[in-house]
Amino acid sequence: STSEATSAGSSTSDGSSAVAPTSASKNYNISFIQGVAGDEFYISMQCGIEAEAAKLGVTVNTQGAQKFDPTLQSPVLDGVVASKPDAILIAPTDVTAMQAPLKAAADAGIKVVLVDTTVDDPSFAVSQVSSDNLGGGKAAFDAIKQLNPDGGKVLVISVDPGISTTDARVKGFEDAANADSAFTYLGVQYSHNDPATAAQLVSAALQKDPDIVGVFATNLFAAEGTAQGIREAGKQGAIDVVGFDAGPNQVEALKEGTVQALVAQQPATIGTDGLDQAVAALDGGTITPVIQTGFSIITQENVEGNEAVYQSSC
Ligand code: T6T
Repeated sequence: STSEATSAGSSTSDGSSAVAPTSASKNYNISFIQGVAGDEFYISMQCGIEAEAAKLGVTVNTQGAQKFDPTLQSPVLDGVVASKPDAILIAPTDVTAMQAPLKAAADAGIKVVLVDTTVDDPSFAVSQVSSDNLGGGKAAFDAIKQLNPDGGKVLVISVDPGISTTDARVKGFEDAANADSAFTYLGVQYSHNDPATAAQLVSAALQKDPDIVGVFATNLFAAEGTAQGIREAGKQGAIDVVGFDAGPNQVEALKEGTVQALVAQQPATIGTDGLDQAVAALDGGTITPVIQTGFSIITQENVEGNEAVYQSSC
């Protein structure tokens, strides 16, 4: 239901709970490499990682490039690998480009945990922790359908092709839209993680197809720009927007009525679980290779009073 802030907890691929260590055998050095610096999603993840690190007694160092871009993330990774940490938690920015450098880090004896995003062949990684991105994309379509039972044209604004998370969200939405004959799927356009580009894409799409009924924006910056494009066209409330993630800007757009629903992930939990997996790997504990964290649908009906579900934990 879109009216309840229900959320599933972390689960493994077989539905059981991951085992969390209670302390580390020594003060390990662990690096966290964000998808991009300054993104509230990765800041919340950092909060979860740091809280868990303090609990287990390990040291965490966080770094991120200025753009969500593998050509900028690779040198950050190189620098981290040269500092010889015991483990790396990383959100790889491209499924192909980050494959070889991350495999090399693992081959050098560093425990690698993939958080949020993944790569083409993650077999070198100790564990992968992420949301149900495919399911989240489908949930976004369901939210638009609920508001538009008669169907219509729908559009997706994403980031860049080659990002595992946003590609899965697009696929979840696209499959659901294509399976519903009342809807016309207009396809996906890429904003390169830039809100201004997303706003321009939405403006141009609305000029071409003024009868669009819904737009799905697959991350924070796509949603920020989509909301801006909708405002500039004066279409607030006339076109239904569903965004992935629930940062302060997106929650504001929801409250003002420009955005109708947000698919809120659990970034802090992804971080906590990721750190647990790194420490378990270093101490020879129980490892859970794939962990899926939950998401919640936030609407105007449940946005108040459920702040704990979507706000950062520090
Ligand atoms: O949506 C998150 C994250 O899951 C995705 O991989 C990249 O974008 C965000 O960081 C939000 O900006």
